Amino acid sequence: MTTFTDRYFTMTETEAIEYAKTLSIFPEDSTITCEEIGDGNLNYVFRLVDPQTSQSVIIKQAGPVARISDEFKVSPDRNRIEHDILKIQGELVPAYVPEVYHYDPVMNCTVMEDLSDYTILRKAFLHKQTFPLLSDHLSTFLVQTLLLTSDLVLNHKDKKEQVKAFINPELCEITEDLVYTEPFYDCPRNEVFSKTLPYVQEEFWGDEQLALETAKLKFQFLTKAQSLIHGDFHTGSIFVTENQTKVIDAEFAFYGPAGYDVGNIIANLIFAYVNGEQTIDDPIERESYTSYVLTTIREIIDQFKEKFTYAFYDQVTERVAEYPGFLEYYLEELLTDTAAVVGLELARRVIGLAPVEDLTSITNPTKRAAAEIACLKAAKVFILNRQDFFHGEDFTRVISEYA
Ligand code: SR1
Ligand code: MG
Repeated sequence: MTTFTDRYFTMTETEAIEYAKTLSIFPEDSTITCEEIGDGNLNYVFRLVDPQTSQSVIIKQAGPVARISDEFKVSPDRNRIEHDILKIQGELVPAYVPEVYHYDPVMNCTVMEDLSDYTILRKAFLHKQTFPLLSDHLSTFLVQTLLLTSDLVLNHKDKKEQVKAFINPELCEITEDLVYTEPFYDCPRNEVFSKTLPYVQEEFWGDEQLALETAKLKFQFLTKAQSLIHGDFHTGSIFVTENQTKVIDAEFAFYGPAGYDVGNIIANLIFAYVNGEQTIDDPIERESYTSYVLTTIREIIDQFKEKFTYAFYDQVTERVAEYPGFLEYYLEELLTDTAAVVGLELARRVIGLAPVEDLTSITNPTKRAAAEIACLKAAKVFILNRQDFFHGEDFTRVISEYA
């Protein structure tokens, strides 16, 4: 009989049921069913249901290598990071994260609320669903998590303790390689769609200025311990219903540039936009859907700035941050960092390992290449002209023009 207390191993569905029994999650006499439903790049996600009562939970377990490729050996201890940040987010933004029931440092798994009534935002976008409250929810999540974990608000010694607790070298290395390095040269691990490849060879791998700017940005990512960031804030990490939003999958969390999270979600909304442009035949439906996505992007940026400003005056504890002009300086830099990350994320999902379904699901090769090249053209503008982005409209203008 497995005890689950002395050694770590990756569980099968049957073992996940046995494991749940040891925690007395369900009534003793219940007949639980379990399905492994993980479709991400890294972890195992077990959904356990008691069919008699419909009670259900999720057990998320970290494996010793990534599911996407066993080239990535990643410590299962990343589950601790994910659990610990979920607890922090549960205090800062309880409405926007799943409830956590249990963390197990031996089995490297977390038991949490089942969100089966929700849909993953990327999938919902593939069905052209729209969510009017999304920009409000996401901008609140971003402000609360990024401002309240920063030196603007936290006591600096406490913040340094947090920096230490969230050192996440292996997951950061994935981002350093896949986002900041490999897409910008002819790396063997890249996976470029054949019709997009000539553009990449000419305009990306042959552009020295672009390479230099990405080097500067990589060093910023390596060194700027500004806020406790989610670290992988794309539309596959967000669950939605019509009125609710829950953010999951924060295993890439660490103290990094706040603009990384803001830029990541904006880029992923751009993927939804280009998908809509290329796959909706009816012009009225296309205009309605793509306008919704653009509005959401504009609102996320503008509401982020507005809510950040309000929260700043309400919550800031650092004396020097109150000097006139400092807030403007801080926000300008954050929006510049955001624009750069929009460009990096757009580029890496087209060129690098780990593409997005918004692009790969476009079955017509000419349309897929058009969507991808649009992303790449916009990516260059976001990276090279990153200082020019401050308002929501600055972002949507580039999208309308290039994408
Ligand atoms: C090896 S992991 C590849 C990608 O999947 C995750 O969701 C992150 O975005 C990572 O870069
Ligand atoms: Mg993920």
